[in-house]
Amino acid sequence: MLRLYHRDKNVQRLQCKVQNMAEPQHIPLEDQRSYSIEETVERSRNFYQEIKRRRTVRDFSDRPIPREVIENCILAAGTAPNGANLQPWHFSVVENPDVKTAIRKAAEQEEEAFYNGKAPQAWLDALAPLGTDSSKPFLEIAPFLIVIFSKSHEQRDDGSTVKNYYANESTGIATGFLIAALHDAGLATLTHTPSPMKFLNKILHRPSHERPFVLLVVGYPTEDAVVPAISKKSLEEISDFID
Ligand code: IYR
Repeated sequence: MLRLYHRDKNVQRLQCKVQNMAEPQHIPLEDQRSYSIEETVERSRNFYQEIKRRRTVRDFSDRPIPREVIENCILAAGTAPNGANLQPWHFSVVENPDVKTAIRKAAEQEEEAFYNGKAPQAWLDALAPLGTDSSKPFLEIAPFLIVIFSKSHEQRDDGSTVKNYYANESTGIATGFLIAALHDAGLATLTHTPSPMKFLNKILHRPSHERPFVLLVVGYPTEDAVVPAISKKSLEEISDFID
């Protein structure tokens, strides 16, 4: 078995050389932790209890957050699994008040068009329980806006391009990691998607092949913040087990 493994590896190495491809390099998996059955069950229960406390918030305070918190959470997001490890994302972090004002202005312009004619009635009906409208003051109040861009390809300095794989799926997973990391640090988030979001490329000086994926508003909620009275689907509604 071992001999066969080595022979396969040798064939693979040869193939890589012939085709001028990078040879895979492997190191032992050392950081993975596993727990007793009881602890595993307990940890899964605890994580669910913790993450279900996260709510999308729209009432943000201007209470400051150390920049290092945002940096650590972005580093956590950057560990997400992704297509061919090409890491097809970019995080633009906005603290500057003038840039926030520019983003609010452009976003509210899109939202006014959305709520006053562009959105089909069915979409407006679906949004009704959330009580949202075109006014987005949180874009100026919250201490940080993080705009996450998804990159369909890399643009090299010499003008050539390298394709990324599963860019949107990868960026979605990284965004999930980011939201979970920010929640774990005690911060509230809002996934905001004024549509279309192309204005963000211009304001944030990002190249046109980077697609604004989501605008994440990050901060502490106000003391009197409220959230919509909505519930999540049950386990039976969202899953089935084939045993
Ligand atoms: N972008 C609008 C509308 C909106 C759309 C969806 I889908 C939401 O889950 C919430 C809002 C807004 O932010 O108001």
